[in-house]
Amino acid sequence: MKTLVIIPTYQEREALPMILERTRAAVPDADVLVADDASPDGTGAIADAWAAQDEQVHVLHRAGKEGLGRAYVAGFRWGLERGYEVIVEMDADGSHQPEQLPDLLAALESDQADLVLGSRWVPGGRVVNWPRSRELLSRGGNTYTRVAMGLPVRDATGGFRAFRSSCLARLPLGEVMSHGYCFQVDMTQRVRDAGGRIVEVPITFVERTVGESKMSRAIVTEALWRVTVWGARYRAGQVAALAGSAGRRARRGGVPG
Ligand SMILES: Nc1nc2c(ncn2[C@@H]2O[C@H](COP(=O)(O)OP(=O)(O)OP(=O)(O)O)[C@@H](O)[C@H]2O)c(=O)[nH]1
Ligand SMILES: [Mg+2]
Repeated sequence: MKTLVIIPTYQEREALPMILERTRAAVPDADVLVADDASPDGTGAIADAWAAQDEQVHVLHRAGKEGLGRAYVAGFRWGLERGYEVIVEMDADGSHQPEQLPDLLAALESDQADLVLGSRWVPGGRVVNWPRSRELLSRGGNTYTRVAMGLPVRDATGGFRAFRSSCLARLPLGEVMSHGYCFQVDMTQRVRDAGGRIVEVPITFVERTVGESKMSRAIVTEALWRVTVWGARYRAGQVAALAGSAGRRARRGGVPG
């Protein structure tokens, strides 16, 4: 299937060349789109230089730093307009290993999935070089997300994933307002709500060794409050649906409840 791997970048001049090299080697048929938010360190120019000698690498230059979510939505639109059948998300920093891309793509085809999540928290999934605090944050955040929102997945916050474009094209991308980790949760719930099939495959996530993290307190806070609001909305919807079906049963003369 015609595949596009989107790599969002902000200040990744050290990491990008290696990740492009590995991606092109791991999935030679796939095209790559680097979505750079005008990184002051010149990441965009490095991507341009690569694109000039490799016609399967493209660059989307954005005006300034607007967060991961905005960059991905712009990348999705770019890919959908050009007829890619599969659109992949992957970090630039080496945390997501390009060598595992074939696993994600195989699951999309063999399981007829609409969304394949590269998952740290299913059997076989691993995290390398994370401090205990970071692991607890991710595990805790994912448990909270699963329980609050009823999302049937173990790793809803991860950003190594493949979408079937026919599903992605049906989602209201213009409504997606989330920026950080919760962008991934947001997209997962939208696929679920659209009736899409979601499959998780185990990945080995490797903490970055070059460049700097963009993780911030603001990103964690945004995720926490948005997941809480989505969870409340999800539960309210369940209650309304239950009340509706009880009412219908009562009107038919059955026993409510
Ligand atoms: N275009 C764009 N990319 C971004 C932005 N913020 C982060 N990224 C990219 O998104 C990916 C994930 O960001 P990271 O800084 O690695 O976040 P993280 O993985 O939670 O943090 P670490 O554990 O420190 O790696 C990387 O490829 C970043 O360069 C942004 O505002 N715009
Ligand atoms: Mg990272």
